[in-house]
Amino acid sequence: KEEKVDLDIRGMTCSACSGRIEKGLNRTPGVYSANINLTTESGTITYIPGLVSLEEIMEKVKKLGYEAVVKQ
Ligand code: 9UX
Repeated sequence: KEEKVDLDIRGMTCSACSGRIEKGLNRTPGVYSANINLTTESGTITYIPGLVSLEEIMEKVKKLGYEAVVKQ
């Protein structure tokens, strides 16, 4: 069963930024879909917890060079 998480993402300044994060996450095993919105500085990721953890998703975004926090 997949989980959905909403993230606030800081540090995106052009549309290629959101594209980079989407591409990076969408090629991560266990990520079902990633939709990143530049103007709202946020994103929604659907993933399979048995294949990838939320921590790994956060780490991936960080490694790409952006700050992410889970939206409550
Ligand atoms: Mo645009 Mo974002 O030139 O990391 S791709 S600022």
